Amino acid sequence: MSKRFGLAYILTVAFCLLLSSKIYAVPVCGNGVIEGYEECDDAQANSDSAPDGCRTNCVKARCGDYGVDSGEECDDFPNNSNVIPNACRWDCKRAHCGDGVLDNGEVCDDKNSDAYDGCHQCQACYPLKDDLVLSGNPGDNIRICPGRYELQDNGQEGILIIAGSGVNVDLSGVTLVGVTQSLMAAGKVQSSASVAKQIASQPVPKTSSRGARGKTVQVPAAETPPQDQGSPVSPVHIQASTIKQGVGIVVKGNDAVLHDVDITNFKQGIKLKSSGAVLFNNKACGNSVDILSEQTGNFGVKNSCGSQQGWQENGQPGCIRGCN
Ligand SMILES: [Ca+2]
Ligand SMILES: [Ca+2]
Ligand SMILES: [Ca+2]
Ligand SMILES: [Ca+2]
Repeated sequence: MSKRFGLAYILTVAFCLLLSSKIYAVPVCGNGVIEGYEECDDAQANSDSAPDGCRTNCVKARCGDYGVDSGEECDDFPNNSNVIPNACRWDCKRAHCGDGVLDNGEVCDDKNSDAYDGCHQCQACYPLKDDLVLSGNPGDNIRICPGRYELQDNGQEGILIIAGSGVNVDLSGVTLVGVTQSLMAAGKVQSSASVAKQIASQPVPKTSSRGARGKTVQVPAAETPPQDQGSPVSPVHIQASTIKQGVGIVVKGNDAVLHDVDITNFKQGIKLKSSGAVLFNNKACGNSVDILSEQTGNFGVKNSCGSQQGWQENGQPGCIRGCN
């Protein structure tokens, strides 16, 4: 071997050793240098509990590392679960309505957006809407989702129509306010109480000889609101009661139980077309007729108040509770 060849050999070997030491160097997690597989390395600051910290295995914070980091509501790894009630979910979201698991406070969780399949917002109730027909079998308990509903009775056949016989309809926490189309179109208000106040306090513009204005307007049985026609001629006063339209609740099934509704501003608040209905704890006030019983044999057990027609309560005409 020549001297020159020997030197080249030594240099080559040295270079290879240097190269291999680079390639095969074992990363040291915790030395503050990001090496090899490491996603991060904050040396002494590496932590398995600090939010968003570099973990002690030099992996960045993530869902599934136990610590709760930015964008995570929880992280209980390894107990995150998509099937266990109330558990932190795999996506580090807390158990919630809509995750398909029955958690605390939920009566149901059907993981869908159908509000009328008996499960709405994880409660067994039906949100009110116009023409909501409830059937059901005798003894069924049907609940309306609590809330204030300001609805217009299109077609005048009722917002809520109870068609089932022997059903128990729970309206606890429900306030139902009738809204008229003419007022909505005029961009006035939605709720009856304020509508009635506004209309009653406003001088009403004048009307033409062929128009509905110019005299006190009585909305006819057809419940058609006064129309704007022609030029105004004289001030009139629209009585608030004349603008009430539609029916709030219609009971068609026999022997229905209806309780705890607060209903106002309809032409007819509750209309009983069948018999054997039992009403209690309802507050029907501020409707043209609060409760209309078209058949005999309907009963107000207690606190079914308001101006009534064809109605007896506890064997006496009228009601035992005022509307104030
Ligand atoms: Ca390192
Ligand atoms: Ca985490
Ligand atoms: Ca749930
Ligand atoms: Ca549903």
